[in-house]
Amino acid sequence: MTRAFLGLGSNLGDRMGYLKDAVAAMDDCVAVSGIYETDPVGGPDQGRYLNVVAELDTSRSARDLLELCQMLEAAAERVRDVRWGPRTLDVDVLWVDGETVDEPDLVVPHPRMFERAFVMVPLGELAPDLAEGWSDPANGDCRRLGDWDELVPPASEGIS
Ligand code: A4P
Ligand code: MG
Repeated sequence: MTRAFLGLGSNLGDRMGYLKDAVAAMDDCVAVSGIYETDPVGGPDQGRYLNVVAELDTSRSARDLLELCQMLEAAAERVRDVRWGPRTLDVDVLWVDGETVDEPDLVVPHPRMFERAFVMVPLGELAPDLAEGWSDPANGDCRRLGDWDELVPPASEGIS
């Protein structure tokens, strides 16, 4: 089994609901960071994102994880029109212990992760080893709303 991290973001519609459904569908997820509200980086003028990082203990390869990400985005009815544009759900493969990939449709570690507070701040909660020494070059706005478990109660306790 391998430690891996996925980055999730949403800035359209029921942002919390999209994140919750995606995490619920990851059967190998072992931890989720706190939930952050963040200013959009790049792309057109758009609303603020909710971002989290999920830790997986997984037998999937980076390529299998990309497939999972795309399946989760499709389930959130994501429409791809503008690069870096608003989206119901974006799921990126950030890091897979011991694996690097550099192919046209998959680059791991994610090439832009170390520039981005919305990735590195939540990642640092779960993997201090990966975020050690990191400081935000852009000083981006990244506000912690609370713990995942506090804001997204388990289905049995949630209000349906
Ligand atoms: N791809 C290559 N490597 C990977 C990887 N490690 N994980 C390819 C996931 N996908 C990877 O992605 C475009 C292509 O990247 C995919 O077809 C896949 O084969 P996409 O999700 O279709 O488009 P995108 O997300 O608009 O582009 P990109 O380049 O992935 O954008 P980023 O870098 O992910 O940035 N601001 C805030 N505050 N919070 C955010 O979450 N997200 C983005 C997207 C921009 N600004 C943001 C946020
Ligand atoms: Mg993406």
